[in-house]
Amino acid sequence: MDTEQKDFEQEALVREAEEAALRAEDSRALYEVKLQYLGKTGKVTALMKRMKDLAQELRPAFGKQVNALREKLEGLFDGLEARVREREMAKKLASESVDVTMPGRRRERGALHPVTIVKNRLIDIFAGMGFEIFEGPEIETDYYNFTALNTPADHPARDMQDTFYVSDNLLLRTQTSAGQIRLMERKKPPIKMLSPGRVFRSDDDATHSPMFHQMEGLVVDRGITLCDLQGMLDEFVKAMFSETSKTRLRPSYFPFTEPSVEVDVSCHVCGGKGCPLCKGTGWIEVLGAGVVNRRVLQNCGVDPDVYSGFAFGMGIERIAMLKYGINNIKLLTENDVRFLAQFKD
Ligand code: 2NM
Repeated sequence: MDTEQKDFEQEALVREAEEAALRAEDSRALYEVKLQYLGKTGKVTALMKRMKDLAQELRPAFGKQVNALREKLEGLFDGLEARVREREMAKKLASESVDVTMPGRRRERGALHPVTIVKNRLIDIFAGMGFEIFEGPEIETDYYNFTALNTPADHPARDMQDTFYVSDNLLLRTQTSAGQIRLMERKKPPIKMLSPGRVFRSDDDATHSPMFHQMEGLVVDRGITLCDLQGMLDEFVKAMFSETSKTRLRPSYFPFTEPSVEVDVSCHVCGGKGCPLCKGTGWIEVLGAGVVNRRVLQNCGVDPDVYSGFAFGMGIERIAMLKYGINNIKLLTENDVRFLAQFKD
């Protein structure tokens, strides 16, 4: 092997390595190429192994030359490796970059259900007058739902057709006052409580639903009269409907109150002149109320000769329908998004 031939062979090896290395598209492929030349079984290592075939005096020069070749190739690969890594990093950064100028994804915002809006508003108004919230159970005994409320066994309200019975003695409460009795038994007057909640009655048409929400209030103390009820109602309708709203009491009947009244509010649409909402009368019925029947107080261990009270009850759906001009109660339970979306504030 003469020197020129060796030079030529080595130059060819460098070119070949360079070409192969340049074809490598990523650092992994480049490493494979590097192994082919500089690895344990690589071409440069094989070259070095040929030393033993040379005459003793030629070996130092040959070794030097192969080492130079090795260094040259190492330099070549180091340079290319750095370039490939840079390219890979740039690619990675580009793929992971965030365009902060891109518009965000819009998310549909939900809204409170109209019954919830009205319930919250009612709680707000009455809490502002000092009422505390008390929620009883939805499944009640016959006693708390009827007997304690002075509704005797032969009363039409107890009819199987009006009340959902769970068993002989248990039923789905038809009024939240059932829970108020429980509190009155435990707590001495003064009492000022508000009971919102779901109630159940076998009733079903455009303005009645077998499940609806009620809000009942009860005030018991010394010297409470119908005048206190009337004064509180005037404040309530002003807060709920309009600053100019008025109330009107008409005689009525409930087993748990005596006297009992139906409460009308002046029409918030026409102001009392008469319109389709108030059916030309100028008045809209909003709730029932009265002075708590002596027997109800007695049933709860409250002395009716010392204490008296007033109570009232309203349907939250009815108030929502009046306030928003909803003509069918079923709209409140169908959950049609086109209907519900109108209550976004
Ligand atoms: C109404 C009408 C009149 C009422 C009575 C009571 C209680 F617990 F004191 F007996 N709570 N709510 C009442 C009175 C409810 O709803 C139309």
